[in-house]
Amino acid sequence: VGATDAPGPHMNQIGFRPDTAKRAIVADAAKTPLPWRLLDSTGKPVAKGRTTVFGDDAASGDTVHQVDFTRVAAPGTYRLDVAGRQGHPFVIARDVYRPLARAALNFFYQQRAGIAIEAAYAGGATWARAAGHPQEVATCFKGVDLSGTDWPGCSYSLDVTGGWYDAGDHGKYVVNGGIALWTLQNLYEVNAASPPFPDGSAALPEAGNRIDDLLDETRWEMRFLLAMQVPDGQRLALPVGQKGHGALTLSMVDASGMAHHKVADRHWTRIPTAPAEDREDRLLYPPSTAATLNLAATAAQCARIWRGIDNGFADRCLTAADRAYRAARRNPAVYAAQGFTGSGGYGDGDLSDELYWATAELFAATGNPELAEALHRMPLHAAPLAGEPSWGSVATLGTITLATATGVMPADRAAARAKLVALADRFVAEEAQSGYHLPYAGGHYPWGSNSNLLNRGMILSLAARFSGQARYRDAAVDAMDYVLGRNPLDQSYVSGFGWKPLRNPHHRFWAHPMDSRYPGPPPGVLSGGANNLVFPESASLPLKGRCAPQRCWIDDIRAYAHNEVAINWNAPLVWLASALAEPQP
Ligand code: 9MR
Repeated sequence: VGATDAPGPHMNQIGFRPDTAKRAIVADAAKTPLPWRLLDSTGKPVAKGRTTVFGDDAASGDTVHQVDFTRVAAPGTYRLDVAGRQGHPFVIARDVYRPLARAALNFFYQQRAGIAIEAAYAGGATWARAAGHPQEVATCFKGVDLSGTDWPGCSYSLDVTGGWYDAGDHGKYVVNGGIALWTLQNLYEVNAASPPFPDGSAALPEAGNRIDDLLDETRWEMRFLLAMQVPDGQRLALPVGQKGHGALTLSMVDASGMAHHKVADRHWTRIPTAPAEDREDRLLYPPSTAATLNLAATAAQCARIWRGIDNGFADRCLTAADRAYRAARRNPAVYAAQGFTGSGGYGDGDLSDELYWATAELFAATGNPELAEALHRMPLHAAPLAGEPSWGSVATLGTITLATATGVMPADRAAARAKLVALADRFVAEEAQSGYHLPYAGGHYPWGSNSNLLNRGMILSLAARFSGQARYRDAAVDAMDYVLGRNPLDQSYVSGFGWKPLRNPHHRFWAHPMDSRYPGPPPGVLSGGANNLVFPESASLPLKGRCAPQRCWIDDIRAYAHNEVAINWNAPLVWLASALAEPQP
């Protein structure tokens, strides 16, 4: 391959703000620095320099050079030339992140269950569709599951219409709904003084209703989570204390106030299946302690942010949060049963972080000194943070709330901020180990790895606010740059953004590659991204054992472990794009 055929510099394909870091990466085996030039739109060089040689980078499989042109701040259109290789034109502009934030938020509207998706809000008739599951009154799974467990069902049904579909499937899961909802509610809470989506700013049927648009969207999911709560006076047969894979032994417990783990199809549906075409039974699956704590945490957060906006809703959330919390304390070890087909598991064998998170959220909502005491007694309180949050690892969410919510005692707030800054320091230190200069070193790229990068970006962006130090903010930009193209595949993992955007996500309605009567993805949808751990279907299988971690990805609709979309992945995209639109410092 001659130098001119080799791939051009990899960079954030939507461009750069004038005031934040600007980096690009070139794969080149040269052992000495290469010359680079930045050309303006007339082809005139406006800056030049030499690359920094990094060398072999195991995560990408590349031998890399790093380019830093942060000092160029004038808005305009540019091209980067590295030793004769020219990249694509890109912009430096103040407003690169606002359109991304807006499109990424619109994903949640398009994932709504229970309501018709209208052309006027969905970006055109292409993405309009009939309401999915418009009257979803569901009852409990009854009968023998795949593990041999015989579930007796329940004597009630719940109207669980609404909420967001989780991902490319039509399941609605309380556990994963929890972190996704928390992330968007947190985006509102930490920016309450200057909200990123004031009323009328988003494409939503509720825009113009005098309620903040981000809150309109979060309320859609919050109401659904509230509806998943077990009515009072219900005793259910549940697998107390059992995580096993075989048949579970059930015992009768007072399940009042717990949350059902999920509502989902009895069997997996095919692609394509528009939500309105789903003919499967919709079933409530057994309550779990994890779901119950997710409900407690998000409902407590809801009570805080709606206070003074809609006090009735705030009260309803607080009552539900309190009921859920007491139910989880009564039933602390009901793990999500895994013996079902038709939907994902979201099973978690360690609930200490969920309990910590819910306790922190409820304490921040109420100031109750008993909750403060309970929090201070938990080992997680004194421990350093384990890492970026994910659906099964949520202690960091509680810490962020302690660090940012009003009404937390100054000592707790300071300790929480110190923990988050220490975590951010770890991420910044990883940049020196990463060829692509990412706050994410090493070769661990799990299912949904793009959300790991973005959640690190969220932590870094909070550390920038707490400390006033721009290096954290620039490391957050690095995380975003990876997702938008600064990676060995030169891939923007977001549909509609960049010169090589995501095109074929795993989705039952955006199923164009399977059936041309269905649309492709609307703009603003994030792929799960590189996954070097599991290759469960035939499209990604050829990569197994043959890809460097960051290259274990394929833009194929069948590749559900590599190329699905999900609410817990798009949520940190909204959060970080909104934060970078108004970076602090
Ligand atoms: O994001 C989830 C990932 O962490 C798990 O490893 C994986 C397998 O259990 O499931 C992922 O979640 C999927 C869920 O189970 C069903 N809806 C789509 C989700 C994203 O692929």
